[in-house]
Amino acid sequence: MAKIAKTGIFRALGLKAKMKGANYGGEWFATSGDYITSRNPTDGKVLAKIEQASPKDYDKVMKQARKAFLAWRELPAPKRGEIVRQVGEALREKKDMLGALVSLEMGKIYTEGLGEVQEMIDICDFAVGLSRNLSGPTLQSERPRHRMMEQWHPLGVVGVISAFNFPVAVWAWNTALAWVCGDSTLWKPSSKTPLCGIACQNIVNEVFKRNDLPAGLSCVTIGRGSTIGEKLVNDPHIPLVSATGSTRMGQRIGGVVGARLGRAILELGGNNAIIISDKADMKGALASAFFGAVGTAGQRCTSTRRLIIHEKIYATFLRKLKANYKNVKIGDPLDPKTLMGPLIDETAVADYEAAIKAAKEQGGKILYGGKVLRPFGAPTFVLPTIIEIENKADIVQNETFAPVLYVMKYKRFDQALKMHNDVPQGLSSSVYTDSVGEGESFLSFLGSDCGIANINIGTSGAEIGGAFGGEKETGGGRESGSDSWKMYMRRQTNTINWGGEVHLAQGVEFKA
Ligand code: UN1
Repeated sequence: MAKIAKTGIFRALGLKAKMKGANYGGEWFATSGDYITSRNPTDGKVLAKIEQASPKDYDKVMKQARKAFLAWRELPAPKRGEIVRQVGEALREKKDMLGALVSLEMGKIYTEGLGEVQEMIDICDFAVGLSRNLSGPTLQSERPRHRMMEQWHPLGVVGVISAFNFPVAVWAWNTALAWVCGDSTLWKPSSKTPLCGIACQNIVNEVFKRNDLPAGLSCVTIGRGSTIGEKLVNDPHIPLVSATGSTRMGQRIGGVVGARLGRAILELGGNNAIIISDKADMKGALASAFFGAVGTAGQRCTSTRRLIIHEKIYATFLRKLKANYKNVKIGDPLDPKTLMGPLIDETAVADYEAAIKAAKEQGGKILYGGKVLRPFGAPTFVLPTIIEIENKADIVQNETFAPVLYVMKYKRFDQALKMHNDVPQGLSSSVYTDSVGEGESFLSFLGSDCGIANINIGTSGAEIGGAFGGEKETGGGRESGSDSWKMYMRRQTNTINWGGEVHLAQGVEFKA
């Protein structure tokens, strides 16, 4: 398979070397005079420069988003679903090129870039079905000849703040649901991956235009967190902010949105572990740990950060894992032979180096890796790293967004569980075991305290059909499948008297 070239990607997705960062359908515009540079993390070269949205540009976009909401909510939900079906079709057509853009701008390998676009397509399919079933229950009233029920109504303009590591899928998780729920959306993509933002908007703009839909249904404002991000989270016209990023960022957003009594879906840091029991299928555990820790160069929220291994199999397991690590081909993510691409930027590399230094100072022993590489001159490539260290070490308690895997051993399963939960984050988790007792206890109230808990599959690569998110410092939000759509609508409880006579609840008598 030949490597896909930048020029082809740019042409297919309507990208240019210089662009503007605000859009609500139609032409892109921006008046800030201040540019964000999108760089290829593989060679450090400039991909494009994008003029950021100014606060005034943001206001212009928001006005359209609010207007669009009022028109869009009039459309029956299944008709909204039909539009989302067309968005899914458009994504299918552009899958190759959008997947390649994700690799080019973010640095994940092409198969993972394609997988990310597949998540977008999948959530569109999910949302289409949902559009005929945004249902509430009918409830039993205590009053004679009365009926109670719950309805779900469109909410308003949904703000989406996404991170660089899933630069397109997380937007789609939010927008596909928001749109069938009758909401318009305003997106601030990560300023590290603005081209992905522009490309997605170009794709939906075509669909919306062909269907004569109101401008403002899908909006984008590209800018830094300190300017456009702050404006968005403070905006009282946004009843729901869905944000993915670091725990620190989430604390800020949660605080601001909470203070104005808005809703926030927060999907923040993880510290995901796999417990590998002596009763595990070693081959499966190995494959899952390897993908979880090295896949996406360790830059998934769900990446495996810790292995808690039974002492009986500890040495053998790590010997086999190291053999896999030695075979990792590191390089250009668009080269089909590459297994691990670069980190997103030099700051990420500095974080990687700082984590390794701290681990050593805190008693850690490097079993593999620990080095920065420069295969193309760009200082963004690192060796995937395995460090033997105690769970309670400070550095292990923190999420480092890089391929650094901490390994530790256990004797008894209850000790493994304790270690597992003994971190501030709670996103994803897994146990490898063929013991029903161990597996079930891991999923029980005594077991994993994470939002996602798996048996005999890894921590990353969740399917869109399930609710995605986690507890503790991960922020508590749920996106994507199951009943996450409820966050994008407002609930209304209705009581209807069809008998004519007035009855007070709770037996209250009130007659003159
Ligand atoms: C993220 O890293 O923010 O479960 C999302 C996974 C992907 C999504 C990750 N489906 O790894």
